Amino acid sequence: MIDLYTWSTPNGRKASIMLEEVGLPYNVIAVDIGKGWQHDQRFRSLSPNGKIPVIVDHDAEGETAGEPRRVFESGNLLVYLAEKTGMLLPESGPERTEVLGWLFFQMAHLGPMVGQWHWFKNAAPEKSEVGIRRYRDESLRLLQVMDGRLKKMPWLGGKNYSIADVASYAWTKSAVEEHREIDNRAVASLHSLLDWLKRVGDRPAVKRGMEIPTDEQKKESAERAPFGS
Ligand SMILES: N[C@@H](CCC(=O)N[C@@H](CS)C(=O)NCC(=O)O)C(=O)O
Repeated sequence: MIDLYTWSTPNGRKASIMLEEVGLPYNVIAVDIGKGWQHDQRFRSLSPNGKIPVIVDHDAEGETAGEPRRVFESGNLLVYLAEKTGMLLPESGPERTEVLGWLFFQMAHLGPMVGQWHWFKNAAPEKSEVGIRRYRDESLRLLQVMDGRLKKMPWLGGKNYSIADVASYAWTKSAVEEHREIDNRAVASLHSLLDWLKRVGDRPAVKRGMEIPTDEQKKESAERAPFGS
């Protein structure tokens, strides 16, 4: 069994979408980052940087088989689950290189830039027009880069749906919705990206993964209070 420590955010949803895609059974522990549970020392022993998502695999294979294996950083977690199941990441060859390229693009650019935009827009203690504009423009530029790729290939990694698409879906959805609120014209011309967003969003595993953690799972985790108590 796999324990998934997560919350209702785009990084958390990468992990739940992936677990739904590969069909491994998992148990959800909702870590309320609004209440600061991510800073609890018990959680920090699993996630050194105090961030969700993290998984603990109680059925890990290889040298340390039998010992629980913690896997932190969502990109690492996607590669781990892909290699464990042989799904959504080619074992070798050019498409593997492309998948990993787009996975790193999501980890290094799309997630951090849209995340900074959210922070400057919604959480900064002082309003900074320059901060808002910088990350808004950069996030739009990244969506345009993805649109360019998806004009040539059906999926980010190439011919097949992969962990690059899993990693990018929730962040792209959120960025597109927020750009639309400001100026619909900015994203309306990104036809290939919007088509990809619909194709990924229509997948049953993605629909299920986007609902995790459910209200029930949040309530149960709060009652069991694994952290912050
Ligand atoms: N690079 C990390 C980023 C994870 C991350 O930023 N998680 C956020 C939620 S989306 C979090 O745990 N925030 C809590 C905090 O910053 O205190 C990954 O991809 O796993």
